[in-house]
Amino acid sequence: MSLAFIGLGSNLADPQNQILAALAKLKALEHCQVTKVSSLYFSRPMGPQDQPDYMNAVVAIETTLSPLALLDKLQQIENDAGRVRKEDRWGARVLDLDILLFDQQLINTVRLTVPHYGLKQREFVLLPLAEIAPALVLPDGESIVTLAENIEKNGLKVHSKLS
Ligand code: 5RY
Ligand code: CA
Ligand code: CA
Repeated sequence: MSLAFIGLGSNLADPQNQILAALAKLKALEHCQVTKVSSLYFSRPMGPQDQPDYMNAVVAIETTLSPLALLDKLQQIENDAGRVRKEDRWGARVLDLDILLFDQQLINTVRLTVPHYGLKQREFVLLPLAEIAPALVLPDGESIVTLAENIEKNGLKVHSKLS
């Protein structure tokens, strides 16, 4: 059994509803158990600024799936939500599901990089992660809580509880 952390993000087509629907689909995935769910957060866009604010959350999943099998399931959920891949790689999206961590594994393949490459620079990932897994330490030895305490909040706000 592995422990994975998944980041959820949306800034189109009723983001709160997108995150809630994605959470329900994650809970229904076979060979996966959602064990922790963060609050839902409002966040300002990072990267391109000409897009709506985001809603973000993080969940913990216990799974017997491999990292790539889990990625397939997440991409299926993104596609079912109506996600369309645009020229603008970092533009607005209906739903984005990222594998942030998968046990203490380091994965560097064409399809998947774990830990997620932006993890340590993104307040909308670090704060929800610290909320649900304060004891978590990254494969490089850094503490999630320390990273979360030291990052610029950039207007990040808790919106509501998800469970
Ligand atoms: C930076 C560049 C691109 C950070 C930087 C991306 C989200 C990034 C987002 C999200 C919020 C993106 C990837 N420097 N902003 N921007 N939430 N995704 N708030 O999920 F994240 S595009
Ligand atoms: Ca992302
Ligand atoms: Ca993604």
